[in-house]
Amino acid sequence: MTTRLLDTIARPADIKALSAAQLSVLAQEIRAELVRTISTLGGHLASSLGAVELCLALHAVFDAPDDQLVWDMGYQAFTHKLITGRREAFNTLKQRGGLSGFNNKDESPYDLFTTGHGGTVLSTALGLAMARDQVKATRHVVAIIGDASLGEGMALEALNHIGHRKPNLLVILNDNRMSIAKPVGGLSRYLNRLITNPTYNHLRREVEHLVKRLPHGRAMLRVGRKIEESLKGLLIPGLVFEELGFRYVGPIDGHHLPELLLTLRNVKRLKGPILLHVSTVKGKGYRFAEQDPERFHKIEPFHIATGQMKGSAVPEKGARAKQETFTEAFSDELVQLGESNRRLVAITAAMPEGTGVSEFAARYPQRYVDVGMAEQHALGLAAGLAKGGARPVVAIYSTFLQRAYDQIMHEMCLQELPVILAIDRAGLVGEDGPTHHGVFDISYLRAFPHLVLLSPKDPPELRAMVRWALQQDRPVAIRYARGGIVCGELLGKPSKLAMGKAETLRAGQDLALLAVGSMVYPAMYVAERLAREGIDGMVVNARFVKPLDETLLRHIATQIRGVVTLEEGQIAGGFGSAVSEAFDAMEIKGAMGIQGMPHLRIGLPDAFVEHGKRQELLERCRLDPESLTRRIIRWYQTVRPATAADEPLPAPLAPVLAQPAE
Ligand SMILES: Cc1ncc(C[n+]2csc(CCOP(=O)(O)OP(=O)(O)O)c2C)c(N)n1
Repeated sequence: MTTRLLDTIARPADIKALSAAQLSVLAQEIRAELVRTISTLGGHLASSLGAVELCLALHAVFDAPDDQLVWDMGYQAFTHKLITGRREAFNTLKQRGGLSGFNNKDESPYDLFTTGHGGTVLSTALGLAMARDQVKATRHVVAIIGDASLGEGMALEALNHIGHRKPNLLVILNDNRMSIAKPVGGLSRYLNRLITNPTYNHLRREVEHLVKRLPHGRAMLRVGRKIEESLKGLLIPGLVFEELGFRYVGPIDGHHLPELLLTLRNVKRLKGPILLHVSTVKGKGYRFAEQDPERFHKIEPFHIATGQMKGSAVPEKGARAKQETFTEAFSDELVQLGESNRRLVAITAAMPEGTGVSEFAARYPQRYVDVGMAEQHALGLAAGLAKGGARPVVAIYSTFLQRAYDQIMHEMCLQELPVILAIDRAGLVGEDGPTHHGVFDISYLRAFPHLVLLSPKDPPELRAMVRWALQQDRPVAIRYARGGIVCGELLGKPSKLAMGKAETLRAGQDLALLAVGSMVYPAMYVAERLAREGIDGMVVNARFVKPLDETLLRHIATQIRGVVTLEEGQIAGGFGSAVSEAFDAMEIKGAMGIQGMPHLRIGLPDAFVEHGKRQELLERCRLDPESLTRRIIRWYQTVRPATAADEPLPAPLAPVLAQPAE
């Protein structure tokens, strides 16, 4: 068997001696490795395929980790992982205990930050450059960002500031003219024009060269530049970046290694902020990914020969029907509501497929908005639409909603506007790990006045909640988990919803299990198991995190011996905290507050949870039905007042790391 060049690369220094031709061979080997691994494990593929040569050229020209190469997010930089000592662990990608699917500071000294949210890299790179300058070091700082991420608010803020500070900083714009889906916006249109119309750039270089050789050529050039200044708006590519204070170089072909290497060596010598515009093809080198980069942005395991997903065959006769996911229920309900409610507008921030609004977009294109990677703007836009009489629904992942924290307060809640937040992927999301788990939303949302916060126990209840939310004249947020219910059979049609009213699913005397969203079915399961131990457990589907069902809480406080709150979110400030606060504030028999009410808060610990399959992580955090049963029985046997502090936390959830390269 011939040895692959790739197998000889233990660290970036090993590629420095390679010729462009050898690097080209290495690039093909890497592509094969990426396709092979992702076809087995599933995950992000198309973006990394498009950035192979760029990663290689950067490592060939710069000296990481002394030079600091910082990648936005990191799922597009798998080549970087493969040549920075993580090749042998690559088949553990996104598996529990294995490599992360993004940049991870604990995984390798070549990853400076742990990242998964877009548009952050320009700010952190500017910070690195300023820190370098403070100690008068000479290393290079290089930030690599995608064309869609450049439109993030944070990235634009950083561009503005970099142009002002003017540090030595190289920004590589990896432009594949794709977000996950088609990119949107003026910036994207502008970049596209730069790529499709590069003639002027070459022309300028040639003219400069010629003029310099004429008598008085340099003086003529100076005059020429002045004229050029006045013509800039008409002629100069990259004008927007130049005016912001960058020197714009490009666009160059991101798959042509000699051109990449030469340009990087040249710009390495330049001072000040440089923006190098690199044109790449998303999915490059794997036919099916090139043809359908959106599907291959992140894909389930697939057959290499056909590009078809594994396990997508027609289900066998008699097989259990696939359960509807929360996203599917939301998507379908939104389409139905859109038919009868002509004021309904669906908004996404660059994630139409993931958040389930593509079908709505296809049916009602006039009432669908993709704002691009711009979560803050999505909320502001929704507020304006609501003020103007429309009924906006912002479909967004919990983790990315964090970007719009202030807008929820300032644009939505303070104005008391009827914006609906449909918050998908709330809870543990699985393989994408700590950057993507949607576990903070209950804690931060319940702090906002005027906001109603709900969570459905199953997809049918989500449908009812979306319908209900549309009838309210105030801000409403609905959070729901990835996938469908994690245990048990669907309970049937949900009972009618009423503001702040919980749903009692099982009566009981000894113990109340107060569960939110994805924890309701597991709570039902636990109650069955408790019954076998002679413990009579009441099960409540909270439905509302805010406002809470105070009548029911009062009943529990006066009639039942102990309460267990269950949520798939941080314990700190979460639903359990809300219940505790309600007990504290409740007046019972003339006295304020409930003294000594045994209360076990179950949720997620004060730690970032690693990546792995959702089911594995639920087990790891002891939120699976079996662990819940054991914990609750053990706690009940002690029958004493308990708080979150009494509840031993699982061992720290640090990922098991691959060995960093020397
Ligand atoms: C703040 C934030 N919003 C949304 C996402 C989801 N997301 C991940 S990749 C991506 C598209 C990025 O496109 P681009 O920057 O052009 O990089 P490419 O994948 O094309 O290389 C989106 C919307 C995210 N990771 N972070």
